[in-house]
Amino acid sequence: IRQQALAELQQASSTTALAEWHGRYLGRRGELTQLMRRISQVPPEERPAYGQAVNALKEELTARFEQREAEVKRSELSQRLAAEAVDVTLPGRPADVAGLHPVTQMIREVTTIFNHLGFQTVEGPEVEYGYYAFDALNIPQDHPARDVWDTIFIVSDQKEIVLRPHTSPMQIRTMERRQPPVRVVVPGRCYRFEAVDATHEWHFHQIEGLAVDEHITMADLKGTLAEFARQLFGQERKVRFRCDYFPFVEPGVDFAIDCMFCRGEGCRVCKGTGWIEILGAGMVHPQVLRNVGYDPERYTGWAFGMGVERLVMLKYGVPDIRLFYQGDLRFLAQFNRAL
Ligand code: FA5
Repeated sequence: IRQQALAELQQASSTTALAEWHGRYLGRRGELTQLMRRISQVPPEERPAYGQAVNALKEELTARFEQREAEVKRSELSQRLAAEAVDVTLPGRPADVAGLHPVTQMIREVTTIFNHLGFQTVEGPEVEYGYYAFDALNIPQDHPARDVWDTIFIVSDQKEIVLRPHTSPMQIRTMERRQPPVRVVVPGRCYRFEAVDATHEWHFHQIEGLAVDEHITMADLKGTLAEFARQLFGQERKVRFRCDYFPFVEPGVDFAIDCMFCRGEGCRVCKGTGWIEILGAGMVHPQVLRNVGYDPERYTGWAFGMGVERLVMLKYGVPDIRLFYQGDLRFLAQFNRAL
């Protein structure tokens, strides 16, 4: 028994195996208990020696068991430590970090440039009265120019309510509330009943600019826009002003920058003209000043309105405006700045 017990003990290498071994030899129904019980079958004169031998064996097995148990526990512990070890030198898994939409980033970039030039950022309603969207901007009810802004109407009776087709209504709202000097930029969403294509969305963003004071001239408009274009698109940018027509400015201009993608004749961005139009602008029409109670003899001003998506498309070479509003993270994540 002794030899077999010791051999088996040596082989038991887990706590469960050890517990089984303990039950088999030292437990209440184990081999040693059986041996003890058999003492009655031993001739009386041999009983003391028999009892001592069994007891000695029991003590020996108990001692060896405890020794082995300690060994097994130690090795089980070191195995577990090795298996569960944390390698602190491994690089961490990058967390998914949300980013700002490219249009939001561009709005912040543009308004920051104008803030540094002394313009305050203000915002206005997307659901607007026809009066602010058109009438006060010198576009009366039956004026054909009203059709130029393909407007989405919400209420179209006497008190017309529309989704604003441009940010220009905020020129009126701002001037109604303040006296000159006025210098504001107005970023915001606009809506038009428009056939969607690569350069037209039915909803998009504009940034309006407005400066009104005594002695404001066209030269201030040119200087401000040239400075803006160079800060956004690079110091080497050339700029161009051409005549254009908007009912709420006189004279009206369109403002273009030289094409930075230009491949001459076949250039797809500027269509070979060498110029890219980025906004409409002009001197605020005297009638518009009168509509808000300003004296056009005393005050002059200028305004501009630019499309934000178009600016992002130009700056980063985005080929299709529809990409902005499809929620495709493969597109949007390219604009995530490293934090
Ligand atoms: C206007 O909306 C005038 N309110 C701009 C203005 C303001 C002129 C102040 C003078 C003084 P226009 O319709 O051209 O103008 O739009 C201005 C810009 O908005 C365009 O150059 C273009 O960049 C952007 N835009 C217009 N329609 C869309 C559209 N459907 N999708 C995306 N961008 C558009």
